[in-house]
Amino acid sequence: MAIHAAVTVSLVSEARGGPFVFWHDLSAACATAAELGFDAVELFPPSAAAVDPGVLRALLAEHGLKLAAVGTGAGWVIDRLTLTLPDAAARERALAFVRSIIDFAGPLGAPAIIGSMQGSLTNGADRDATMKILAQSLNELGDHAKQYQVPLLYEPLNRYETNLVNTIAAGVDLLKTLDTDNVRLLADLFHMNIEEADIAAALRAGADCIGHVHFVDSNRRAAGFGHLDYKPVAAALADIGYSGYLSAEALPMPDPKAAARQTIEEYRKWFPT
Ligand code: LER
Ligand code: MN
Repeated sequence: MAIHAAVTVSLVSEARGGPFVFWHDLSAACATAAELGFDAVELFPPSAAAVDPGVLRALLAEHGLKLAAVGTGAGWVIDRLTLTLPDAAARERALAFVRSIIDFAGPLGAPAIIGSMQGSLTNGADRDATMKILAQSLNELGDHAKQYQVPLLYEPLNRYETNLVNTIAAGVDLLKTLDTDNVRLLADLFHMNIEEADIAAALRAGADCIGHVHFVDSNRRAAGFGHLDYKPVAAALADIGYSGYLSAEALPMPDPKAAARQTIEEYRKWFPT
């Protein structure tokens, strides 16, 4: 199976300034993504209820696109919920939010992403206890996703966004503590550029655990607009037999279509068919 190209679409106005290529207009985003040759879109919705699954299904069919994944970060951006908040009732609201995204994305064949919804160790909280709470959440949500035959994606983030799991190796260690076998790692090249000693080596070491890649450059701009060296990254992904999406979670600079076009050109350069 080949690697496929996806591009992000944000429908969350509170996330403005964030690393999403297309914004607000799902129909226009799908049309442009298809025109440029993307295989799929990755959606960042404000909630599961914000998008009519029938409308989305029809749009995807019209443009010959798949749904690559659906982000859950709006739970954090809009409501400041995370899966590791000290308050159990707030944590339950975070779980319910992620469950609702899984129930939205799953029937469309897409996994949900836990990125910023993992939260951070708060002042005075015990690291082991917090990691146990995170593991419990991932067990529950990973098992919940199973009914749709999709994994749950868990994303290590750079140190400025979380202090829980910053590297692929730490993500692999966390996965080993889980009871569920249905959680895969999301390898975001922007975060990895900050945290990994060697991005390609980290991808190779994480091999079987990696289920999704955020394809983006060192400065969060489209691939090729920063200083990341894609040659060893492409070689590593080929060698580990990666067959998921490379999804452009990049700033819409200089504008969404130019960022999308740059991404697909860079993707074709490193992953020729
Ligand atoms: C989410 O995919 C991510 O990479 C975070 O940096 C977004 O804040
Ligand atoms: Mn990411």
